[in-house]
Amino acid sequence: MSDVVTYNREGAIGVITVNYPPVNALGHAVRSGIQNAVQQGQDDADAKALLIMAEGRTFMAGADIREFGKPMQEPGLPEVVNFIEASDKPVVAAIHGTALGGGLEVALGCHYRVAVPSAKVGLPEVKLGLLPGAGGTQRLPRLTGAQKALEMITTGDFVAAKDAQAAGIIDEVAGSEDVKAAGLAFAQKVIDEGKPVRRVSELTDKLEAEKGSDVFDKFREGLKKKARGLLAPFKCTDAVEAAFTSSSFEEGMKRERELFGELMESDQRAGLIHAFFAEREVSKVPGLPKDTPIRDIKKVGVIGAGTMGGGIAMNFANVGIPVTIAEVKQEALDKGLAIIRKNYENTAKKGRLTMEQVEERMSLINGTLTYDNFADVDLVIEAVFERMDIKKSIFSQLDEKCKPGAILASNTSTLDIDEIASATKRPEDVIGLHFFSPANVMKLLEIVRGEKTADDVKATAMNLAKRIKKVGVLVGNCHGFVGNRMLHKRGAEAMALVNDGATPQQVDKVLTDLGFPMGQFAMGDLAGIDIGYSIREERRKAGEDVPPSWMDKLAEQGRLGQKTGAGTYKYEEGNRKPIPDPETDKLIAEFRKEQGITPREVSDQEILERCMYVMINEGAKILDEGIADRSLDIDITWIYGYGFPAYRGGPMFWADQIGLDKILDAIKKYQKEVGGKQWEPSPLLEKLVAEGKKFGDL
Ligand code: T1G
Repeated sequence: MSDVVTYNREGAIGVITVNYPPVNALGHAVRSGIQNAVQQGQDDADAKALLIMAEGRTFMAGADIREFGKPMQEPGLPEVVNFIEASDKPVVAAIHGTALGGGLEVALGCHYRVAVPSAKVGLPEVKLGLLPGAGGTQRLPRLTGAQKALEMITTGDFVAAKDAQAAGIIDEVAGSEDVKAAGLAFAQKVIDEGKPVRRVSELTDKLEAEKGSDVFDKFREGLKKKARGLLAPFKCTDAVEAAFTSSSFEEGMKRERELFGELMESDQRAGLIHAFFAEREVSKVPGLPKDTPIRDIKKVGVIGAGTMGGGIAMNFANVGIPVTIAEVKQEALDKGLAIIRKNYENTAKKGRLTMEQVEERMSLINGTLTYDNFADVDLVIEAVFERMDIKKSIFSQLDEKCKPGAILASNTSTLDIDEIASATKRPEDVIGLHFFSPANVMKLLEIVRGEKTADDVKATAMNLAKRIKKVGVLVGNCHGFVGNRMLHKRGAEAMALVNDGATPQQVDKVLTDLGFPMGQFAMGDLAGIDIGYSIREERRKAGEDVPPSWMDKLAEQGRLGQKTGAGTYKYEEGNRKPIPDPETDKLIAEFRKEQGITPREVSDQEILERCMYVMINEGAKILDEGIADRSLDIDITWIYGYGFPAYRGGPMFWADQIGLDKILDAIKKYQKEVGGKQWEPSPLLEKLVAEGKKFGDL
């Protein structure tokens, strides 16, 4: 008997226990251990029923994702699940934590399922670019019917025990959190009441009820918008449909296997699994020991009640941390607090918050017109204008007002953290906490270490990211850090492509076709064209060679984007949909004439390469300079900060898949055709190509 799965009998119940931390993933040892233990239960004459459960934090949380891409060792999970189901003794699953993916499929192979109240179940394979490949697409609809099965399998959402019971997935929700007691009691009841072996694969009433219905075509229609560009949700739908159209369970399983195989081979599966592990790896910062002490953050101050400051404050109130917002004028403070309340009330209207939760959170957010109230806060986050002089003046005041050991952070999106820190006598307590707008929604927190930032301050920031449900990425200090430094390159290239002859909407479509939620110019209209304009002006003031741009003209004409009803695009009252604007075309044509540019046809491929490869080249330079420790840090920054499609794994993973040699060739082509420092090939990229290596090999 493997030590990850044990069998012992308690009374007339053969108890099979899985113990394979951290999440009891169904790796080979667990699969064969379960199968051997079930066999042992069959052979144990005194066992009248079997119970499958797990130790530790959760019931099995799925197949072992680390095994994907490697040759699968028998027994495969479908065989193990079928073996459980074939038992002629009743088998009960006792669920705690999160029974997910293959874990739920094991439970569906059992004849009965009991769960503790806090348990959740789900089939999140779709989030990894896969589908439930151990019978989930065939067994779940036999319990829940088509619609619920389709919703669960194409979203991967977790379902609470009570709701799972209502849907027919769970037979009973226990009265306590003691999963073993719940399992033994249920199994004993099965024995006492002589409950039969009830194989889910043999259930047909839910299938009969929906034979020939158009639920699948209707569902596919809905997917077209929600799952744009994704493969797995559509294959999941095909697999569930096979449960209703196949002549037998075995035939349906065969179809599931075929579809699973197709997804396993897809680039999207590779990208999503890379993103899954990368999101967890980013919190393991090279050179920052796991046991680095962290400071206790009990009270937070935020400076600025604008869009960013308000959103930042909400993150802390959301997790019960009191936060005080400072403004210079009462009117601005009142406006900011009112917007926060409105945001919460809108969430409550969508049923995602109760009104008492709104009040509770609002009670944690206070306002002030003086930094005197920051005397006892543990962290202050400055979120005011992107002006170095203003930031430095604030930081020197905070240095006076805040207690020793308080962390002083700036939400700056591009400016020099070391220069900000130089305004204080405590540079070791200064760090960048760059939130992404809307700050209470976007998951990325770009954490910028200064030259003197103390290790415990870095570790505290990384821990705080987790506490406020963000994905924290620790990066180095340079203009634009990681995300915006790459974004600025893409933005400059996009503007130049329009100079050359492309339209803004053509550029944006290439980016949305790649999988971004918004194109470059639509995003600029959302953020405000004045932001890019002031950054370009600041860089011109600092003596950088920033060429004039047609977007400067938009800003100078007050066409700032959504907030003024027109920018690159125009917007109808109350509608955020970007509409191509002939005024902009005219302005671009005039600009080209002024610059002596004769517009030409620009291909989509050129747009894709110039927008994306310039970013990858910059990413390589960022790696080379140590601004990012690993290429996965850049991938996660772009997935969670800018909506880079997770199914492509992030810009650097995507580059590896395209082939760095192809990318370097294109960069050299544009170095000749377009010129500029941004097209000087990164030495690291050249080295990797010469050595036949990938970013992922670093
Ligand atoms: N395989 C391998 N490792 C896993 C894992 C898995 N399925 N799930 C988690 N881990 C590791 C994770 O990398 C981390 O490692 C540690 O466990 C804690 O995870 C045939 C094919 C269960 C809700 O998609 O959703 O079944 O960083 O930090 O926030 O149909 O992990 O500590 O070294 O996320 O408390 C389907 C994925 C697989 C579930 C816990 N199952 N996991 O969240 O901890 S495909 C999933 C999760 C499948 C079958 C198909 C979450 C969690 P380390 P964590 P958490």
